Amino acid sequence: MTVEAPESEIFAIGIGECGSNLVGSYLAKSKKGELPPRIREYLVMNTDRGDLLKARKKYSISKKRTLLYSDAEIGVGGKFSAGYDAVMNSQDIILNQLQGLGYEGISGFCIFTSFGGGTGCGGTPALIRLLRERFAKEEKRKIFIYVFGVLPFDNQSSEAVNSIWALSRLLRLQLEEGNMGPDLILLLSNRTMLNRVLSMQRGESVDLLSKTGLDLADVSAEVRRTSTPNVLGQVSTDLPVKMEEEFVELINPLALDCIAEMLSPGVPEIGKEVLPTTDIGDFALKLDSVVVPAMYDDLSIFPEIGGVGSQLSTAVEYTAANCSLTYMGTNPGASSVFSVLSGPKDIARVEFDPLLKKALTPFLAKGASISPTYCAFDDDKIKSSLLLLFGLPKVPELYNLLEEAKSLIELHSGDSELKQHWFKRSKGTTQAELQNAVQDLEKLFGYYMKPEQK
Ligand SMILES: Nc1nc2c(ncn2[C@@H]2O[C@H](COP(=O)(O)OP(=O)(O)OP(=O)(O)O)[C@@H](O)[C@H]2O)c(=O)[nH]1
Ligand SMILES: [Mg+2]
Repeated sequence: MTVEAPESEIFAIGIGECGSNLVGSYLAKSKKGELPPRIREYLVMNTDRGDLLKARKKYSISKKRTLLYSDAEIGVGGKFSAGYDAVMNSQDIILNQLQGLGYEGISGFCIFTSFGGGTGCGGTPALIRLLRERFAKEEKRKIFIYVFGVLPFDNQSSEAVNSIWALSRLLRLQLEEGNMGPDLILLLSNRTMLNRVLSMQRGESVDLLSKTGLDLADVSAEVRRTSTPNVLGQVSTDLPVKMEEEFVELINPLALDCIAEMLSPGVPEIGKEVLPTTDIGDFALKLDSVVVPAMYDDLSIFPEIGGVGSQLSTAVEYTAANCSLTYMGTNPGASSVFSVLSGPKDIARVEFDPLLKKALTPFLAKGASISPTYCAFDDDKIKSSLLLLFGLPKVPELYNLLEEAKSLIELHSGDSELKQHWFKRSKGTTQAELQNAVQDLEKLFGYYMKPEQK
């Protein structure tokens, strides 16, 4: 008799080019058995016909799981207000298609998008509104909505403006009656992920690079050539467009592994025991709304040699410093943390709770909440990993993003109506709205992100 694994209750939506790539590559990898299939259904949507077709072909996505909407056909070129309107004007076709794919019994949605473009950045807040209204009013139930948002590479001031707007907008929507925003926003930074890939052991990098046909020496030389030290003294990673396309191929796997691990505690699987029992919706109850994930996927803990506490401390320190998908500096001071320790039963042990909590404390602000979860597998040979989700940590690169955004806003400000027209034409918004977004983030993160406090 075969035992059927219970079905996942998670629905994934990829919106815009970046979102489509993330969802498409997750599913392509899970079909090949390279990632666990933790998503029940998915939809990939875009306002750009060419990009949507490309994603369909590249990841072998069936037609019913893709949606071209709005009459733009070629995307919205970074104009997020057009991205927002495109979703609002296509409410019925979006909801019908989602319903056609079957969202009965779904406990929540994971939305994947970039924050720097227009279709996904602007479309995401609109999509969340549609989903919230639909489920609250018509199905009379609450669902969780998590947004995986990709922050841009360095020195792309227009994308920085969009990212600041998107973050402020999504957080503001949470304040509306009935919470019209996402429950969590997970920050995946292209500049950090690229730095992570480039600083990997040369051997590993070469292996990754060989898949894209790029040569590490060329890549490093190109990055050095285009690099300028930023305010924080970090390596800057602004890239020419053609390189950027290649780089997302390199960095997406980092994000995907982390996403698969994050979904793990909420998805029942044969041979896996989760302690304490965790619903993926629990993340939202235990974490602050802006989250930086960090995953160490090659964890070695040897309980038999003793000193598990110091082994865990080393692992936590390494994970926070070297594996976060958005750079958190050396002292994240997070307000909350959710940890997932996964592996064979002798490693993923709930008895390690006090040791793990102690190991996490140096990375948290005083009074922060700590929620450890353990995913223990029957299989002794399974690799162990440590996933840490940091709620509202320091995010020094938001400082850079804000500086880039402020410079662009400043550039187009002035007494001249004609000059200010840029805000309407390029972004479909006003200077005041963008300035408010800047202020929101400075207030929320300001204390954390002064360069001298990194
Ligand atoms: N990590 C990652 N980043 C990507 C990927 N594709 C695009 N990006 C980033 O996404 C940003 C551009 O946003 P897109 O997703 O292309 O924009 P869009 O939502 O399609 O919106 P428009 O093209 O403006 O209509 C840039 O910061 C890119 O570096 C990807 O597959 N992975
Ligand atoms: Mg696009």
